[in-house]
Amino acid sequence: MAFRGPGGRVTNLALLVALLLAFATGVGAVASGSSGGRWVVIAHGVVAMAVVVLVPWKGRVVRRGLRRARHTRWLSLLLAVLAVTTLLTGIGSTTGLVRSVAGALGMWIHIAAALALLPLVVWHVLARRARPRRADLSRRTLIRAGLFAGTAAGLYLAQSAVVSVAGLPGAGRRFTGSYEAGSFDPDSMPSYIWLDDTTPTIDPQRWRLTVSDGSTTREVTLRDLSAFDTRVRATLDCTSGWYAEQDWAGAPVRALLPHTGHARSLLVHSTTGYWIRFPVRDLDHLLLATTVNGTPLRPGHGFPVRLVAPGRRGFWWVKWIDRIELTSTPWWWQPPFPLT
Ligand code: HEM
Ligand SMILES: Nc1nc2c(c(=O)[nH]1)N[C@H]1C(S)=C(S)[C@@H](COP(=O)(O)O)O[C@H]1N2
Ligand SMILES: [Mo]
Repeated sequence: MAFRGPGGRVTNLALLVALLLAFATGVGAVASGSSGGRWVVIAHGVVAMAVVVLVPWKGRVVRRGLRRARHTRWLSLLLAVLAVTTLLTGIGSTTGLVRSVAGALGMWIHIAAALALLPLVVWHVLARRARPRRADLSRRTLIRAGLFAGTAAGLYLAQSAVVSVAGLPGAGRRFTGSYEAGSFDPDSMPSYIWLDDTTPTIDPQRWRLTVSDGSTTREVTLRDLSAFDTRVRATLDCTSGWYAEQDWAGAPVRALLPHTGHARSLLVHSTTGYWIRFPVRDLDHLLLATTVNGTPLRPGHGFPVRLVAPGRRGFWWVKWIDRIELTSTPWWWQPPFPLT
């Protein structure tokens, strides 16, 4: 007897679970900056392959559904277009075969399409309500789910093998999935804005850094900072899919804030209003960089001072800093990603 695949209800439920896991691991993948996070990225690849395996089965369900004329059909079609865009840009980026579309970075499109997909998936499921059944937790379904997960993992391994054996560009990507761009050549390194900042024009004579340890506050000039020349080689890895390694130099945060007292976090604030909070345990690793590869920072890269946070993703590397402040607020008391 030929294997006919699961029925429509099981396909829909499996796809829902796989999509939700893809979201969770995808967000985990862009949050990870040090090599311990590689497992989240690998899990994302495996879960993504599970979605791929479900596509032909879902295709049968869709063909049946299209015979019924629902007036929300266009929303479901939009959902399908976003899902396919997410899959293709994901695979395009991992293999390296398609890394940009119409001038936009493929990874950026991947994340944007996935984020637009999320509310549509929620709506689509609520409008249909495939109810789980008790039998969904039977031993038989568990075995099938195991076989299915194994297939997805096998597909992931096969793809990784093809990428490295065929020497596709994807073979050179970092564990985060990012590609090298402008290492040791800051002028060819991309300048990146998280959401809606614009590069400010800052007069270095008038610029001051406000340093607060929670009880006292003082102002530091650029000349004061330039007295330091601590060098750190570190990799800036942006969630839009590129990374660059540079030799940064400047003042260690620890030199300006030697005593942390009872503080729980360090707030790093930009003149643009962008900010992020670090756990105090990070303090010994943070650098207020004024130069990169021996030259002052370009305006786009954070002139006069930007943060270097080794092992953390690019959005932690605050540019155009105007204030650093120790506070008693825990570091996790902030949105998971900056909102400006
Ligand atoms: C519906 C949700 C999603 C689906 C179906 C999906 C699908 C995929 C696929 C098919 C790949 C290629 C994996 C491979 O070929 O091995 C991929 C890679 C990737 N995705 Fe997603 N994704 C989703 C959501 C997200 C989200 C929300 C993010 C981040 C916020 C994200 C970040 C990434 C990253 C960083 C990679 C590159 C991994 C690498 O190159 O090793 N994904 N995704
Ligand atoms: N103030 C401010 N700092 C910021 C950002 C921003 O939009 N505003 N973008 C962040 C992101 S997402 C990245 S990847 C790096 C990019 O640094 P670069 O422009 O020097 O490459 O800066 C980070 N620092
Ligand atoms: Mo970024």
